[in-house]
Amino acid sequence: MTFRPSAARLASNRDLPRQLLHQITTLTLTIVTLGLSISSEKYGFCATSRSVPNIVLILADDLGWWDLGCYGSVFHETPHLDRLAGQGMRFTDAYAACNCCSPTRASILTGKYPARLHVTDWIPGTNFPTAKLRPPAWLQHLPPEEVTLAEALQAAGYATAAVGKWHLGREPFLPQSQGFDVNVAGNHSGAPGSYFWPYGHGDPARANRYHGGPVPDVYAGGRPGEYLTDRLTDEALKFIEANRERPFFLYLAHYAVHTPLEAKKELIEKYKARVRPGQRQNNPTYAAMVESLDQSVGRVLARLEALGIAGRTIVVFTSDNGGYVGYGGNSGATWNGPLRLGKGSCYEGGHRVPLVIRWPSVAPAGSVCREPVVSVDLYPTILALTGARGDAKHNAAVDGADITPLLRQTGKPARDAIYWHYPHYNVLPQTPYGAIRQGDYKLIEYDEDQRIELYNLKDDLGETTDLAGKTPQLAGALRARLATWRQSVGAQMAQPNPNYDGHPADRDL
Ligand SMILES: [Ca+2]
Repeated sequence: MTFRPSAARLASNRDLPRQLLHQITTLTLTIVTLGLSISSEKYGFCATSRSVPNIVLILADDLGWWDLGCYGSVFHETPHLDRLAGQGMRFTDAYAACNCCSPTRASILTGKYPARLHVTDWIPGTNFPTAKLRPPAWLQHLPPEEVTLAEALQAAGYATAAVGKWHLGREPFLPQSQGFDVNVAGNHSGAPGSYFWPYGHGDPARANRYHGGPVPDVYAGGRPGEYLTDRLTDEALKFIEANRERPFFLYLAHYAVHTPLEAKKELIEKYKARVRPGQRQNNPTYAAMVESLDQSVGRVLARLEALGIAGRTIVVFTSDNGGYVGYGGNSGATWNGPLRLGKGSCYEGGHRVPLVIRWPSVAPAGSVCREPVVSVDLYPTILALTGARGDAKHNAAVDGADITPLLRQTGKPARDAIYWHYPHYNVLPQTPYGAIRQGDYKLIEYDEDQRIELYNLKDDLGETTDLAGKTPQLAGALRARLATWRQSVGAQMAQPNPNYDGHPADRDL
């Protein structure tokens, strides 16, 4: 359809302004229609349509599997997250793809295992100069050529924002280079210098202590007494408000509840009064941080309701690794329930995390899913939920499975094993390892000496009874499968260390 003004017709028309207006309107409509049909053809749907859902992905840091009321905590109060679980689906066997920050974040944003990405440790990792093995030459940023969730959704017409922790490299590897229109407070840091304004700004000791430093952006517009979790929520709400008329993707990656343990005084006092002898979760400051996180979720949910867009917004809540239970005389921050150990560990306490997905009118309210799922699943699932196509080459290398059949309760994902690959030392005595979960069984293989452990998680959630010697055939099959997988993803292995001093690993502090 082409607009060709006729000079003779225009000249003879006594109502020239109206005629012009009509023709201009026709032209405009034609252009808009053409634009939408191109957009529709390229991306599979109309980008400005209200029929595609918004995505709010809230990622907590170091939040353990047992930290929420809906997962079993009786010390922490999390009414908003409990309500979210009551309105959506709660996963009992959800895993982070790594026992620590950066690799899991990379896995969520790309749908690929850390082993495939070669982003296998928290950035920059811990140095163990005289350990038996030395780590491979792993990447300390998310490569620009990876097509992130934000890039896939941005190309499909979504407004995109990263609010909070990034921890996947410094300039030029920040969120803006990975499809986010907006980046608030994200940089190379794994933790803020402080949770209170000015967030450690101007305090190098804090920056060094937490391998991170001041949180950018929010420092400038802050005020005394401001709490980081609240401020990030304010920023997230601004983004939601501004984009309420179009599809949006909000990646709200709270720094909470990572160390430094700092919380609002009144909440700390509240939990101090609730400490009872024998409680395994008993840290009032940590509990207060969890409550502030919960309040943030409550504020986001309330704003979605107030704007009338909750019904077309899918909310995902999860954590990047297990709860921090401490080591070396440090009492840590929390307790991961029946799970063994915590953050940094190869056991369930290191990998297993809360996961709640609210997909209004599809995922049954209050449902509980016991099927194992893993953080790489979020990428293909969110593409499926939104209809965004992403990039064909990238998608072909995605490790995750689309779990929408679980959400719809119509079937299981096309995948029957979950893998971990961690060629690093971490919270000692954790040494480099690989692991596989298939069905109820989980096998761990240690790279220093190829020692294996096998657990039946159905009967032994706490991983107390090693079955490797009792069922050698099963253990051998799982070990072989783990090796095949490692090869298939091009996993980098830890190498013999020429500086090995013959003693168990010792970190370089
Ligand atoms: Ca973390």
